[in-house]
Amino acid sequence: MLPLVSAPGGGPALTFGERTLSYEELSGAASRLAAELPRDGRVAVWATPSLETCVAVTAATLAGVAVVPLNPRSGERELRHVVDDSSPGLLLRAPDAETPGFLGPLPRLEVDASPAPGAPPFVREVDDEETALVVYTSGTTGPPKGVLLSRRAVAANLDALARIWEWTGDDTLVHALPLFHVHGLVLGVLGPLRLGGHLVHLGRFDTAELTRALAAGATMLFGVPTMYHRLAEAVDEDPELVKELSRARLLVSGSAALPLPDHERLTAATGQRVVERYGMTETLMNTSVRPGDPARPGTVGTPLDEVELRLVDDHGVPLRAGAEEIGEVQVRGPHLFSGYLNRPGATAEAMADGWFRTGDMAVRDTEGRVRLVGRKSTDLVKSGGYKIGTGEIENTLLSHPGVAEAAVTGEPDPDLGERVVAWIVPAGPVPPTLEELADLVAAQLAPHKRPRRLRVVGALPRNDMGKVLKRELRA
Ligand code: MCA
Ligand code: AMP
Repeated sequence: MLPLVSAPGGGPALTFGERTLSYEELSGAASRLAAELPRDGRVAVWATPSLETCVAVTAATLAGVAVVPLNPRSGERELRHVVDDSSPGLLLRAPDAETPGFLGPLPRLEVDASPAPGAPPFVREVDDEETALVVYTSGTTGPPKGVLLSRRAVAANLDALARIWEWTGDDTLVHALPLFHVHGLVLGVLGPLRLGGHLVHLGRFDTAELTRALAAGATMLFGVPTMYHRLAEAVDEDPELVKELSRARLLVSGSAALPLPDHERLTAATGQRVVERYGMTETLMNTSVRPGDPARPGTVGTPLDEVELRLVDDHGVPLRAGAEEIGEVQVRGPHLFSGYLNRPGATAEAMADGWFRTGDMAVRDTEGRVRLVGRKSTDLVKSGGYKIGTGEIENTLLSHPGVAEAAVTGEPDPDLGERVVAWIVPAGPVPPTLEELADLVAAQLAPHKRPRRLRVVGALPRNDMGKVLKRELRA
């Protein structure tokens, strides 16, 4: 399975803006840094979209040290939680990055991404079961949980994707995904590096920059549905974008469902069919549409090699294959996480006889294609491809003196898929404004978790146990 990162010759490995590192240069810079990393414990990486983040992650991979990627936009409450929970020994960051003072005594190390000519390659034997990454993901209640991803899981999953997508070192991948989640970091950085390919990162999503990268030779695009929606909105007015999208080898969407109208507009304009794949932080990728498969919009394809997938009914009884009944998706295989950090109870709860319970509801057709139809919980919102637990936002809203009661739901949004809606019962005669509450959530948690709508009500509908009836609110 190892090494996780291949280093063939001197071809380009990473491009961010004007800066490119070849494989030789990446190997030098990462080896120099790997030699400085502690042998034990974890390192946090201030995961800005930059060469430094990729050098830091590559160095930790070489040294066999687990990486905790931090969202540089996280607010104080969220960052403190992640750092307290994962207790990294070191924070790696770009020289120009500003890290907040409240991170206190955590030692910082600046990452030097400049080439290191003559640096001896760093080599260390590391067991496949060692943790490569600890990625924080929101759950329905409480603060985010650290998902332990082994080197084995990452390598197995990337190799399975490479087979399905015929993804090789000849590909140049372009994307603008954040580097603190599985999509951008595992698929989007470790993917091309494992295969010896080239990653061109745009820094932020922009159709003109994307057009330029495709014109310069990028062959594959990864994005969340919000990005494809923005492309679908742009194609009518932008013949250059259409030309370049048409020439790309593979357009892949994931993290949330790509709506049918966006699929159709993109296919009509470019002749391309966007390939959807379905994954989760805890499972990495489970299924993908096979490129060239007949169009079955709405499905996320069939399981990847070595991924076992079943649907179960409300009692946990597996549904017959091809039953066309809705059940919860459960998966098993080498791609699964090793558990939640410091949370054996939550890990045990997430599993059923060795199967991981995704919480996603789906049907499967007679040929095994999976169609996702919803989620078990009303306490999760997918907005812009980010999974957002409503519980942590409700707790933050309740910390505002003007809020007596709070509930958070998701509602459809043409751009974001879903948007976060805050329902509050005010504590006094003048309720707080949306802006105030959005600023509070952005500053404490993260900007993408901020409410986009505020609904002030006299009371929240509750059941006999006092639990808020979110389905009634959404209706
Ligand atoms: C606005 N902003 C604020 C506030 N209001 N900041 C602080 N306080 C406020 N009150 C700022 C934002 O920070 C941002 O700044 C700008 O306004 C616009 O933000 P927003 O509207 O939230 O979003 P956007 O910039 O339009 O982003 C859309 C996006 C983004 C680019 C699609 O949602 C995105 O990158 N999504 C990717 C999510 C992802 O990778 N998910 C993978 C996890 P500024 O303009 O400066 O930026 S799922 C996964 O990994 C699984 C395994 C899977 O299947 O893939
Ligand atoms: P996360 O925990 O942030 O990794 O998000 C995982 C969740 O994203 C899954 O449980 C699904 O609900 C959703 N998801 C990922 N890919 C897709 C897709 N292609 N279509 C629909 N939902 C998806």
